Amino acid sequence: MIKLKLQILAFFLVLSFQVTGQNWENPAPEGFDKYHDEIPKGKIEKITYYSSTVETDREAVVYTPPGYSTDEKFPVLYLLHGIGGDEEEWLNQGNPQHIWDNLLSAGLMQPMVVVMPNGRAMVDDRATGNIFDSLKVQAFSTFEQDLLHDLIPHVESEYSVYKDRDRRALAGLSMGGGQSLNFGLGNLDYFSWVGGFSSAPNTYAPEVLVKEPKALNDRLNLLWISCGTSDRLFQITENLHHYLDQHDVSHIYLAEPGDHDFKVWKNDLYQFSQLLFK
Ligand code: FER
Repeated sequence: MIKLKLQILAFFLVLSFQVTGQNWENPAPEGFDKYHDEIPKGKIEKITYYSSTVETDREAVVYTPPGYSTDEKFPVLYLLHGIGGDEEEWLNQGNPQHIWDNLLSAGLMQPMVVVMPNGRAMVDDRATGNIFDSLKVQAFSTFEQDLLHDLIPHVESEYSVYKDRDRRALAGLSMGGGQSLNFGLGNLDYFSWVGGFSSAPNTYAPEVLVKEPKALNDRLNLLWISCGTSDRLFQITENLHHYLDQHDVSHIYLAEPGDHDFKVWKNDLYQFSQLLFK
């Protein structure tokens, strides 16, 4: 553990001067997304819940942190995938469990339960065929009802978690980023920590997202938006950032080197996870 901390410190020192000027103050250290044998590990499991929205059983992936026990309650992050993915996308491409295990062992993150749902709320929710088909895209919008009325109640009945907005977060990548901004800012009774990573064209227009700037400032603990500057969707995040600035809505904006890929999203997850529930 000490070795890991020293590695993290060393890489921070080496990288920090290289990235100044790119508004990237806290780069993820080498190995941040790798398995480290010597540290405690969280657990990944697949759950099934009944969705009254879709009228079928649906699946989600859940991470419980090392030391998870029903003697304690934990905050919850709901973490959403992109248009080409499903409930396993983060797991298969992002090594999120290693990122969280490493952050937790370095004392850089609050212990939390993370739920990775399938955000395509329809009977055939696989990312097959034409993933841009309008019915499939519509299902990303329908997921708002599934999340609020089916998945969250299920998670809260099955896990030892807090049930209040102060300890419930919503974030995602691309389509999942758009969902997080749309559903998160639209449901301040449910969420107070919201993150959009490289948010897609499903993101509502800034004036729809920001109907009441004061309510957002009063009620949100964190609004995070980020995107790789080489991403063709970059403008969506940059426009929102300018709109938020113009309306004095507090937020964190990270314009980082990179494209529409997991290198960027793993960095986002590394940074965003450290800010939650603090
Ligand atoms: C689009 C371009 C990209 C779009 C969605 C995406 C619905 C989503 C990308 C992703 O989730 O990675 O025009 O329209």
